[in-house]
Amino acid sequence: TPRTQTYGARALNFTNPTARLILETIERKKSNLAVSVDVTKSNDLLAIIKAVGPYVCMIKTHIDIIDDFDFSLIKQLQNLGHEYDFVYFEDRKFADIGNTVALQYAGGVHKIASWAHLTNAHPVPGPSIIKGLSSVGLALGRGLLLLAEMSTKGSLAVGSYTEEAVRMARQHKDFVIGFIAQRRMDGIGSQLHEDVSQDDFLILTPGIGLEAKGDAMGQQYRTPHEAVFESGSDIIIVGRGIYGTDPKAVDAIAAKAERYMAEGWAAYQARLTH
Ligand code: 5FU
Repeated sequence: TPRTQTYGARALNFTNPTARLILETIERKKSNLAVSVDVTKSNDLLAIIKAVGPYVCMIKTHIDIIDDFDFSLIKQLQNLGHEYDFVYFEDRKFADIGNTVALQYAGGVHKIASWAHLTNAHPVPGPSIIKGLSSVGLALGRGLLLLAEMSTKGSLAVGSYTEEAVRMARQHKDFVIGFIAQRRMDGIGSQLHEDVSQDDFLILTPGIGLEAKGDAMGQQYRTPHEAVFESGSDIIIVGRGIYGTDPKAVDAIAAKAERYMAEGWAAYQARLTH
């Protein structure tokens, strides 16, 4: 099962080029850490990416929170991606009808599909959202995650909603490469007699922190060990646990990234042998 396969071996379970690139990058860098850089100034974003770049397989952005956004920022982001060997995940959380999300994904000021290897969508509109996004992203070799669960207290993405999200993904494996979730989705939502043994989906898990248990706005944290070893997550997503409150403290930020990388990798190695 994917839980006990190496990242490198799992690259062959996918046809989607972004899924393969992510798994190969994780294997090459021995890092299953994604850093979520939720700062509002371009210079802070770039400085933090430089500090954590050596320790990550992925940088997660919310490009729409950048106050001084100019499309020239994208070229700088791409240069850092090549220099440090990681992929970009724009955490856009699309949630509209197919026609609208296709326009939002391709255009506007951010032109997400032109640079983000990976993005995500809420399954709430049903399969048409995948159709809309894949009409833009598939030919570019991009990948999509569905939000099957959320890390927040009181999340409504549970039970049959989560199961239907997994079913939607199974119908679109060329483009949907995994989930935002708190645990493996293997076998979830499968019908009797349906063969899901060949399923592999990447599980990306936000809500990861070693120090705090949560924040004042409903976020809940678990440790890398809980997510990767206990729950079978593939990539840990860490934001404030790494960049903290001072975006200029780049040495401290780099040290934290190194620590989370080590914890995430140790949890994966323990998982492989248990
Ligand atoms: F889908 C989700 C989710 O369920 N929880 C999240 O926290 C996404 N996130 C994102 O991960 C959120 O938008 C932040 O960008 C990031 C977590 O940041 P933190 O600082 O580690 O709490």
